Amino acid sequence: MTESLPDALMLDVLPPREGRIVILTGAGISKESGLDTFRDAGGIWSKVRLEDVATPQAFARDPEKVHAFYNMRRALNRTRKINPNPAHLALAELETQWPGEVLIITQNVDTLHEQAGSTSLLHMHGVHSKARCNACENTVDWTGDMSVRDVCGACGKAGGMRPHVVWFGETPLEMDRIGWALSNCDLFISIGTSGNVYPAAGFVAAIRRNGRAHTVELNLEPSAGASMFEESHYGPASRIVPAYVKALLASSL
Ligand code: BJW
Repeated sequence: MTESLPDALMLDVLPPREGRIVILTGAGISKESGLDTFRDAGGIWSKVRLEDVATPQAFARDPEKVHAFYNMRRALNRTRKINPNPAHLALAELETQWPGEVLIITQNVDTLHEQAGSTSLLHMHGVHSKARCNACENTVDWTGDMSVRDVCGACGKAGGMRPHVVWFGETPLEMDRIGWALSNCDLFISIGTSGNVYPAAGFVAAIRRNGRAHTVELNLEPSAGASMFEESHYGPASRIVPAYVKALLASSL
């Protein structure tokens, strides 16, 4: 375990030069862009009960309350300027410069990876800026407020438009592609996630069972799954991710 990284560092293990890299990101990577995490002190779940806003049962029971929660979060994003930070930018550069494949699997519903320039990206918990019809699954861009009076433009049903995010008890998106990517990568890097929410929290164990990829945690502090990782570096993402990426790219020259 390394507590802090200098500008350039020696990595414990280097992946093959054209190896496949899979990166799992969580709310911690966007913290320094001004977005709250979920489980840190002062985080989103310290202000609202997830059972009231982030389950299909909550939406069925009180859709107005759920809409109000997501409308408030979308409004915050409209009124503040949220920009990618050096960690998002470093991962976008890694995708461009690394000679092999780089895939980001993000749990985040923000679009900071796209804004930074990453294109090889799966949003396993959906995105904030889209809505989906509960009746016909039609998914559309949606940055304004949402209400029970909204009508689906595809099937014409009212009352079923919901945020295109994955709530507790729902199946995360893209699981087939994620399963393949985890089984076939050479390096797995987990960034800014507390390791509390499955299935993402179980990816490192699955990779260790598979035995192929080297596993690295980059986080502010040890996550719930920290002991599963073979290499770890702790500090703010805006510092440790660029330093890690710099060393990785130097190794590929
Ligand atoms: C920094 C930093 C800085 C801070 N720099 N780092 C019992 C046992 C096991 C599992 C279950 C169980 N009971 C139920 C389950 C399943 C359940 C689950 O895991 N529950 C747990 C709470 C126990 N999971 C589900 O229901 C999921 N679905 C599912 O399992 O379906 C079955 C299935 C699986 C596989 C295949 C097929 C079917 C769905 C989970 C949906 C999660 N949804 C949310 C809300 C999204 C919408 C919204 O935004 O409102 O997703 S919850 C929330 O948590 C959000 C996040 O993506 C997710 C993960 O949070 P994350 O990113 O880890 O954030 P934090 O806050 O927890 O951590 C931040 C970290 O950053 C910390 O470590 C900080 O230290 C660090 N940090 N500043 C670097 N500057």
